[in-house]
Amino acid sequence: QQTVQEALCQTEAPEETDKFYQDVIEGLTSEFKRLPSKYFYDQQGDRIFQQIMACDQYYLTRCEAEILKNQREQICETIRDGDDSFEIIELGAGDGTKTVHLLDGLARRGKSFRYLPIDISGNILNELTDNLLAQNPELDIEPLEGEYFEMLDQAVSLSALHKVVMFLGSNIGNMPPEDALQFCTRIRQSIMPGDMVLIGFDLVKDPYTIRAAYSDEQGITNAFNLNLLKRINTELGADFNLNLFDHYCSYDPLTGACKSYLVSQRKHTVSFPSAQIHFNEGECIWMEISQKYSLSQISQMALNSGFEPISTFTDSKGWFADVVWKA
Ligand code: AVJ
Repeated sequence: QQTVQEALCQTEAPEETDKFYQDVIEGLTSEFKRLPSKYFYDQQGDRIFQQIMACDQYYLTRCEAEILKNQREQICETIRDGDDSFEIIELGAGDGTKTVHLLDGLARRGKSFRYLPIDISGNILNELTDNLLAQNPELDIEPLEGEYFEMLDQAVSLSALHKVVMFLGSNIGNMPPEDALQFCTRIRQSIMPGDMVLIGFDLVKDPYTIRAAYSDEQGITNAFNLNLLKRINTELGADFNLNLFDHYCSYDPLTGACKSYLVSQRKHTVSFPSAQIHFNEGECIWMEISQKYSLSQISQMALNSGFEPISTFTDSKGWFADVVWKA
């Protein structure tokens, strides 16, 4: 039997539901239907994304793990050259599989730091905190649940210590390049000269390899995309029929844009409490962008957003890059 208190804790705040509803309706009523990919990550979405990371075609996770593991010493050396204590703020920390090597490396060098993971998913933050504390009970960790910049500004206001802001896993790829540039500029404005960032970029490569990473044969990516429609049904009272949509992915080698869509299999209408959305046969909802970059585009972005590029770490295949920039 659930207490009222418990029931209340489980319901999202009304403003959050409202924002979700507004974003969804705005996206589905625009000329080209789209949904914001940040809403993928409910509890089920977190789980499916973990399956994506474990699947053969999704090379990104393994490439970045190789970098963070094999080049850990150099990376630790680069991100904090001084001995003073500092703070690591991680945007979109997820389950922390990416970060654990680095935190380990820093701890073993006797560096004193506090770790502030930021994520939109409170569920995955709990998992992360439990995992990290189980491995290292001494870790000074302060999880922050919410939108990146609200939480970044909060994290920055908490202390005057030097910051290292990490944004790993090609999360930056979920923004079109102009937005990514703005995003980096925003980070630069939030931190102080001398602070550092460590950002993970997926690199341009054979287009087949890229497309395969986003259209696995087991249908995990398909399920990942459909799960957002399911979430919209349960949380916003819509009646999407998941059988009427199928996932499609395109990659444009000229722009580096890898895009995911859900394609309506026939003409039909989806109802919301306050709206009707009509779909034609073959009409697409644009679900996500996973932008790929060249190394020169990445250095250009550093300069354009007010950073000094310091080091670039790539995996043995040259498929992924973790870069360090200085503010
Ligand atoms: C978590 C944004 C890095 O775009 O590669 C994986 C999400 N979407 N497969 C990516 C994702 C489909 C992923 N990021």
